[in-house]
Amino acid sequence: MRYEIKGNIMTDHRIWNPDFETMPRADLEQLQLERLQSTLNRVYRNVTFYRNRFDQMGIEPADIRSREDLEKIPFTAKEDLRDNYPYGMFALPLREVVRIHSSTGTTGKPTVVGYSANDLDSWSEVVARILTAGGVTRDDVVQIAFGYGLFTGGFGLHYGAERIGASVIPISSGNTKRQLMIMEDYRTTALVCTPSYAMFLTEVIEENRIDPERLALRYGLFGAEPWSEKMRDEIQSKTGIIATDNYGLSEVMGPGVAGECIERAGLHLNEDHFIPEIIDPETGKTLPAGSWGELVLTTVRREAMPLIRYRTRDLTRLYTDECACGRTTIKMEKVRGRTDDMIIFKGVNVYPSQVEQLLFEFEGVTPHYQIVLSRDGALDTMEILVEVNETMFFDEMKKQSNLVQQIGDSIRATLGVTARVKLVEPRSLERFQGKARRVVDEREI
Ligand code: DLL
Repeated sequence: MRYEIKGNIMTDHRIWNPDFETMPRADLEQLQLERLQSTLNRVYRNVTFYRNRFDQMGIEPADIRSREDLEKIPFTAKEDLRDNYPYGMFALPLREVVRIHSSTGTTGKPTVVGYSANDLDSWSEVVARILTAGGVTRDDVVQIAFGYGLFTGGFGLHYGAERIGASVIPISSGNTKRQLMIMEDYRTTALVCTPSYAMFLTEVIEENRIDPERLALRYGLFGAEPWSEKMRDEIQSKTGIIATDNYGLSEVMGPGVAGECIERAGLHLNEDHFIPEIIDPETGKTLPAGSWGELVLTTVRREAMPLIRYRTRDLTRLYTDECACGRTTIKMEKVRGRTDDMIIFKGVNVYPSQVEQLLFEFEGVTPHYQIVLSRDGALDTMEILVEVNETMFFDEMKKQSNLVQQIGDSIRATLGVTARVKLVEPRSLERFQGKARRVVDEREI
């Protein structure tokens, strides 16, 4: 085990549950299969939706004897959850359900997620693993700036942190001034929130000339939305913390599906709870190991609401490597975006994350931007508002027009679309306390 001390940050690798996190792969795969079979039996018996699906396909749970057989089962999509609103996907009677959460539901009815007492126990366990991987121990003071409520972020991370025995501050999201006061006074050592909110807090710390050395902050565990390496660099270099990424989604459980260790090289996926697959989002075909595609997850431990082959819409890649931390679980690359985030602009497919990556290559550009799509007559237009730093903003016009030109050229050359680029004042774009909204689509379809 590596043991190194950088400033006041310990960077040794700690593992919450070595029995499962460092299990030899053959044993892990056998365990997954056993758990999968019992999950399939349970949903076949208790969930009409799955029983009908299996019957239509002529499949019985006993037919699924290997990981490959899993591919015979149809996918479950968000629409299936909506069609069975609110409790149709539950595999347990409501009497056994002790918690209900719900996804944000930007369009139509939200999706409902139920947890049994054992599910809450599993949830705390997987989140405890991720917090531990990100550096958190019982000696930490953890400030949870995710919303508490139907959103799974606040409660999910809260119980995981309590399981570790850390001192939890359930501050919830918003009220930045108070967040900073508490961070300073209570000597917060770990911050848990969205990366965009962490960016914003970093900015406010800088503006208020709070010396990061005066804060006790050492770790940041950020998730719930995509973020770039550039954002990580910015947060880490300005605050001196170790910032790790963690991933989850409410339908499947909430946070706790996967998370980076302090190596910050891919997210370890809790494979004894979730079986991941990567498919081609267009054809639904399983892709060869290591390919980029859409992540599909099957839960193998959940009791109240198991999901079989759930299409997450998230774009990533799965791979195994020998991580310095010693975990043997499969890794997931940082999520690039969602298939439904894709902008179709004049027939060209563009992901906001591609634009983001491109912008960050330019000096003077901050990690704040917005893509505005509108329609001028029959013509679609794309405007990219790019926030620049003070130096660039007060620089000569010539430097600014050069930057506009260079960004425009690079977008055309890399993405194949023409966009109008507009530089905007530092701190003029909206900041987010939860998940950031980068695309404004004013086109009427
Ligand atoms: O965002 C659960 C969560 C809370 C995860 C706190 C991590 C921390 P939902 O609101 O249902 O649940 O949104 C799930 O958010 O399908 C992804 O598109 C996106 N997402 C979540 N984590 C990441 C991440 C929570 N680390 C949806 N990177 C998912 C990129 C993420 N996208």
